[in-house]
Amino acid sequence: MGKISAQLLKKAVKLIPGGVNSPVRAFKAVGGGPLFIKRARGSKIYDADNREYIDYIGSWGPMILGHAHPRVSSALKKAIDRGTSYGAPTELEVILADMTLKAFPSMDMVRFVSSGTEATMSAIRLARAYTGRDNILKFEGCYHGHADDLLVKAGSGAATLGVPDSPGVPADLAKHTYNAIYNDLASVRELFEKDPEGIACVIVEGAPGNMGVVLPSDGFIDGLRDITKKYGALLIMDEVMSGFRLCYGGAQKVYTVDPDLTCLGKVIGGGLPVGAFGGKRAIMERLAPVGPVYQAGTLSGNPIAMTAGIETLKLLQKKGTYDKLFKTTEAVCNGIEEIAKKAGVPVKINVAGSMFTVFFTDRPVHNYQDAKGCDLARFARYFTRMLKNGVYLPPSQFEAAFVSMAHTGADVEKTLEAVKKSFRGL
Ligand code: HOZ
Repeated sequence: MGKISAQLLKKAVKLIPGGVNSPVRAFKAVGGGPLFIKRARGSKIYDADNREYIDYIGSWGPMILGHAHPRVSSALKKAIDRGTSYGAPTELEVILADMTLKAFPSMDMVRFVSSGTEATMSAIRLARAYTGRDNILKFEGCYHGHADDLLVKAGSGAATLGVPDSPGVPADLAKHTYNAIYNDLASVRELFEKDPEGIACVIVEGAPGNMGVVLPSDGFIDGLRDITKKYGALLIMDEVMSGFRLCYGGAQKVYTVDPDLTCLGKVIGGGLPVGAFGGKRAIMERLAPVGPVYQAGTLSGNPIAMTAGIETLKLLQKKGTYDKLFKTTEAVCNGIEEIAKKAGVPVKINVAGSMFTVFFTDRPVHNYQDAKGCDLARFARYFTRMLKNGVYLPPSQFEAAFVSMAHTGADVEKTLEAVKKSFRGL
């Protein structure tokens, strides 16, 4: 940690709990302190001490084009001059809604909110209202934001800090959240058999990224669709991370599943605060003002955020975009695998589109228990050495790294040089 970042942290901890506005940023699982960031451009991020890093956090997913993309920045500058918030509908919302529905044919209607948390929280309220049932089913190690009833056996920062069941969530509420084992349909069936008419919905990450990246095994998502249909529950796909990362159209396009509701965030806002939830018309029309299910937000559909989303999605639709993204991701992951093999360090690398996680284990990682069994101390050493060698990775084994369109062949080479140095005697 540089001198200026250290000074800023000292001030920040007196003013902001832990000095950070989102816990996983605090580097608690890897030691040292967070870098305070001053600027970013393309694939690079610069800390307050003017050190340059190749960035694989990408703001935890949104920066799929790289930082400060000239077309996005120029559209934003123009948008700011037209006013930054109206609290009234705009044409921009209609444009982004149309683009979203075209990208996700499972959705007939969409509503914009300001974060992924709001999207999942609202989708769950809607599912409960639509089915008239109170209980929900999620998976251990999946993370769907920090709404009360989703902070039960949660992944991401909650898993990183060892608070997967957060204090402050009333037991009366937590009892409505069932947890099944990811990639284990039997565990899902068992819960439905115990409560066949009580479960409103199954919520699942498109391709989990919050216990590190984990891929659905063959038939898992189809199985969830079948079980939810059989018991009259809704299937909610949380594609906040996977939405535009696995392809333009998300995990549901890759795994050809037709969920009832979908949650989006991150990329859809192009680096500004946007979330969205949408789905079948009959369900969405239960939302106020058409129906009685209340949901609202002063900054929902904010014109600046909509502008960033529209420009980002336009650029993502250009031919060759995803080929390039996936090739870069493959080059990084294959390179790491080869280096690890030579160094005799067992790793398993899970890749979902342009997201990946290097797990320090010799066993496949299919669920949260597998992820928890990894060598977390070795991960922490790897992280620290990579940072020293100019590569900024997510500071937790239970997170995904993100590749952007701005990462170049030279970035990949530099990254792999850093990996070689980091794996020596790891
Ligand atoms: N929930 C994010 C990771 N999955 C972290 C957000 C942040 O710290 O900015």
